[in-house]
Amino acid sequence: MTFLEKSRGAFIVLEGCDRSGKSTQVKLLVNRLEQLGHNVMLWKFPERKTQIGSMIDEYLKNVKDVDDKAIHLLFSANRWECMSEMKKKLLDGITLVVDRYAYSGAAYSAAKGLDLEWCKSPDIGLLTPDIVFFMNLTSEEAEKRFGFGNERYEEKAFQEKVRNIFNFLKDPTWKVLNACRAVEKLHKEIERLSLKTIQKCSNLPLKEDLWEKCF
Ligand code: DGP
Repeated sequence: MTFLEKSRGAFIVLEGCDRSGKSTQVKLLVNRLEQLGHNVMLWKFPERKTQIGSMIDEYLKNVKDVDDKAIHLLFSANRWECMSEMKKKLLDGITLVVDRYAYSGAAYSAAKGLDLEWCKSPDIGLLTPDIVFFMNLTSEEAEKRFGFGNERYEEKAFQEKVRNIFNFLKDPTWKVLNACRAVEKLHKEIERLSLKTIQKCSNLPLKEDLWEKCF
């Protein structure tokens, strides 16, 4: 294994269903790491500002319908088009805190009935996160939170399917968090594990092998 000459940033991902509290935790973590003097940046998928991202945005806002497989590939392309910039930032020592990643890609599309292995395949070889936090809600809590959204997918029965697929996708390296807990408690746990990860991976090479071992 080749080691890096200068330390790199960590690739931290938060995953979960809609309304699981990811976006709040991502912001809290970025603010805290900045306070502690880390070089850190918030990233979010889908990245709606690119051309591909604006097509995804129209789809999510129900402005446009797109074939299930075609939109799946657009979500994946949206991740791929960001890879070189993300890689550069990580190698420059910037820690990326990322709101959603390829796991959402597979979970949301498979919840529509697409084959899970097919859903994973366009994302094979993406950067592999150094840590994945999964914001897990009980079905009772999910019940309370779902059903108010305006975007596509923000519907209770669909979110339940997504949650089940996330639970199927998770591997032993994921940190599964009880997302029903108080915001500050969750934040402290995410902060503690993120600091450990930043330290642990600082001189390790980036891994560009997402899901390669599964196929
Ligand atoms: P957010 O901006 O985090 O609320 O995400 C917007 C919606 O898009 C949310 O319902 C989850 C869904 N989503 C995120 N990534 C993907 C993806 O790669 N594929 C599909 N099909 N849906 C996704």
